[in-house]
Amino acid sequence: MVRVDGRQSLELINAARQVIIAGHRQPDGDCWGSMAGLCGLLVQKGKQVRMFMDEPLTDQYRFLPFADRAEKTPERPVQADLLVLLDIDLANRERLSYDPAKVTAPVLNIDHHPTNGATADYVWLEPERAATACLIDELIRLGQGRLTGELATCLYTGLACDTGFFRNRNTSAETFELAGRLAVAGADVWAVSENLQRVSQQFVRVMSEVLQTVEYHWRGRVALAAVRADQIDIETVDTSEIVSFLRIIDGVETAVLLKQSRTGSIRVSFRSGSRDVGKLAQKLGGGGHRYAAGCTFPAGDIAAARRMVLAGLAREYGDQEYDRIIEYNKTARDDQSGGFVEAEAIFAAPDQGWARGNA
Ligand SMILES: [Mn+2]
Repeated sequence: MVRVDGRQSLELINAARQVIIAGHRQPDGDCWGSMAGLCGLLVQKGKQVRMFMDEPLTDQYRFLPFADRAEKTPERPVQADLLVLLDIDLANRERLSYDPAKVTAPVLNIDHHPTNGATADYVWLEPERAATACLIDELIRLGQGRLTGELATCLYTGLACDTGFFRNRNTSAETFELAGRLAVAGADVWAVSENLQRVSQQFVRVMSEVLQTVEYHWRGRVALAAVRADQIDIETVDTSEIVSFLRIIDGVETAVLLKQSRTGSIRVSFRSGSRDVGKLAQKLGGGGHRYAAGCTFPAGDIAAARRMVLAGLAREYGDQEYDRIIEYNKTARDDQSGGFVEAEAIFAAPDQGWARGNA
């Protein structure tokens, strides 16, 4: 692994003739925006460029220039001079947007997630930046590329999405400076707002299902909800807006959404206004940002996953409820429904990183 900066990343890209661009599964606006923006830049440079995304382009992102060039990882193995992986850690194998077994290429990982373990061949990591799209903008500037309206729309999508449309804590003067430059360059600001804020009828059904499961802990400072794919079709719905909504309930500091897929695996999303949920998610095998993070449990009991999450939160919010959770775990042990062993192993030992009161 070699740490690189923007200039070195640009050199790696310039030296490559065939470039593959990839990102993460359940792609959000920053993933799509960064992928499409880089794709546009490389087309401008005359590169042979392919984008691998093993998930369909949803209606929401159809407006995005270059996004329709994305394709599934081909069955036949592919070679390239460089694979640029955006907005995710290469170590997070099951979340990659492509099949790494099918691609032979050195990997340049460009990311802004502080939990990125830096395992790719080349890593350009800037945890202070609001979005991966900010780094694509830097590539354009360093290489004196043309910031066309189409490119600006892509990057604005990433920036707007990862800052919660300029409301999240990562919104700064730098964010507005870039947003302003993108608007001047011709970003279709209205198209981005209009497409990204629209929700499907399916989303509304999922939302109403999730809202019925909301439970509060620690006197309403934590809100938790859970939903299963066998209850309602959640697979095609982007639930990041739902967990963000839970977080703005009066009194709630931290919101958690557990989502069990058809295959049984459980995706857990955390949002917080004040607590380092990135560290918690990392302990549970995931990662993310300080105030927005997630992890995935392998197939199992969603109730057990819920207990593990609560046991983790108890480290932050106090033992009173933790004792109750341990009680649940004892019950679970009798039921043999699992969860308690992992929870105890992970959280029972005192821990410096995730100690109470370090928010
Ligand atoms: Mn991002």
